Amino acid sequence: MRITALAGGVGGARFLRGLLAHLAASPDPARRQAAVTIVVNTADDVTMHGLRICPDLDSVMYTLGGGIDETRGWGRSQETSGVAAELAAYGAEPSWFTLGDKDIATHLVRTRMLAEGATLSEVTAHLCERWRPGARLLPMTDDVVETHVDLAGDDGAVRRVHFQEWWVRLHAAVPALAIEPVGADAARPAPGVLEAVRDADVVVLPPSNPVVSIGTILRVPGLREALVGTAAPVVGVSPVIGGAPVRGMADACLAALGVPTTAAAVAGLYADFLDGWLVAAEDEPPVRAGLTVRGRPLLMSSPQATADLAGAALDLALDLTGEDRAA
Ligand code: FO1
Repeated sequence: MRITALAGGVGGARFLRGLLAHLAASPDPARRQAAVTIVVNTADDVTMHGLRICPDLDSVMYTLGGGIDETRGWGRSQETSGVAAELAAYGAEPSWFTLGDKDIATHLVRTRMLAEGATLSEVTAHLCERWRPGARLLPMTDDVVETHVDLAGDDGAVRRVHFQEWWVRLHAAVPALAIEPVGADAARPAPGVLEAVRDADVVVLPPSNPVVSIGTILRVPGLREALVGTAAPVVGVSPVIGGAPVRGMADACLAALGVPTTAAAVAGLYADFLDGWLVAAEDEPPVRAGLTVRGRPLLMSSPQATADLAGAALDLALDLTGEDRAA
């Protein structure tokens, strides 16, 4: 069984760890032997202190590889910040984005390989030789795409900042007038990405941020078409419970698009390819032809709860297999 997932960072990584745990524990050999490919958002990527940082690729790689800081969902476990303190002592900006000492090694290896002409896919494959995530990690593209956010300045002028500045320094507390994955229109899907969607038996959308994680992956030309065209059922897990995001600040992102923070509205963003949608029991299932909605608890409150959630998504997808694809 070939399973392909589109994912962002923290929430997506946790969900995918649950998926791999569910598959490994399954009595069904087809699930135990499943091959999982994860197409990861790279629009959060940023260059700081001369280092190329790929937050979502690293969150997925560290989480599945056992090196993640469990509390934060990003960066390395047992981390120290000696280098960051030295950088601050030099007044090296930005000081609001903390790079951990162990994490810096990842960025040094990546930056050197990129400088030597390697693609981001090659870098990711090399880093995964160490971390052995148990799934194939593919960047959504090997081209540079960076989410930038337009903010209303005090003087009424529009100021454009990198997503990380809005997310980390401003805590997404300043309303975004626009969220733009710069470079997306000229980006090409990374090698294997379109095939991973087209040839999948199941495509899963974890409860990642629908705007700056899943949404940016969908902006890479060819991706949305591949999802519409794939014979595989596409099943997603709502990142919203009731009117609030499960975690992160998806509501701030959705507001920038004028999209309500509801499970139904998020499903609407995936309307042209979504076949199944897991929502929290209390959410009104969005009534729409071609979409099968199931209510269940969505909180990834423990590894077992997360594995069960992932199993439920897979069950829904397999229940849809064989049915006519969404018209
Ligand atoms: N998030 C923060 O809130 N503060 C940080 O200082 C920070 C540093 C950081 C360094 C490396 C990395 O891979 C991620 C880091 N993040 C930090 C998280 C990052 O902003 C988010 O994980 C994603 O970009 C959003 O999914």
